[in-house]
Amino acid sequence: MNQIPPVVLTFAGTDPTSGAGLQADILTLSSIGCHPTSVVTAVTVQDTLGVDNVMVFDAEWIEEQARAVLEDMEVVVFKLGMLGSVENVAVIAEILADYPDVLLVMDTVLASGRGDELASEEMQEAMRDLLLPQASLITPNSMEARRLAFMDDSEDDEENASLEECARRLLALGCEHVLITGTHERSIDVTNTLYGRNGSMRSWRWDRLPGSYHGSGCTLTSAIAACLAHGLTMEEAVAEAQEYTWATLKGAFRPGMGQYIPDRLFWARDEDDSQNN
Ligand code: PXL
Repeated sequence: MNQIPPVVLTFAGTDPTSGAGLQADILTLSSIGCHPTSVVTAVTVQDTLGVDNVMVFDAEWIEEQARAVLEDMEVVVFKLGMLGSVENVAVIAEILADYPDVLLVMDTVLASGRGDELASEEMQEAMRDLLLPQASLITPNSMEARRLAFMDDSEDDEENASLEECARRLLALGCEHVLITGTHERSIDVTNTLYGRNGSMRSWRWDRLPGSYHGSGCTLTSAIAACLAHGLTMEEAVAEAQEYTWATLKGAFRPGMGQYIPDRLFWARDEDDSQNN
């Protein structure tokens, strides 16, 4: 029999452009040699310019999809993206609690990169209270980190907080590691920092690329999930996944009228194919 690739289960909303969401996860996970399984939480209608509509699936459908996979296959890593509703968050929290040995990597999706809201305030609270304590890693961008860490405090506190303070608060809520990405900061370079509950901290600095990308966060988080599924340590997985994501952004293409789409299969292209980027 052929060898079985590591199985990753992603809970995500669909994106018809394949820039972000479920399709981005599937492309990334397959590109890094995992078998992607999936639970569809919602269907979005969007193009590379913005989100037009969202249909969220009922929690029973989430549960049935997840149990079908989990009772059939050995999943090694869970990845969470857009979850759709408080009811979905609650049912996903229950499912994950039944599999404490499966690593959980959570993209704290609150809005799309262009600012379309993808999680209500009530959902943000449910994510913080029910999912964050189960996570091996959460991957907020700096805005999401401030939001989640200072949800119960004043906007002033939220805006003035250092990212280190945000990380400290998020770790205190129960996750093992926090990777805060720096794309939204007004710095020349992009610095991403991984904080661990044991006090560890490591930063990576990247040249800021010029484009506006659709699905970079989904790509990074899925790439980390894939690297963990292959047995890398958290720090190795985060380092490796950033290298991969940077290459996908470097090779990004613009198939529509809006944002660039990361090329998750950059390594499979002929050099001659990349002329029209
Ligand atoms: O990048 C976050 C994200 C996740 N899931 C879906 C999305 C987006 C951003 O647009 O559309 C379905």
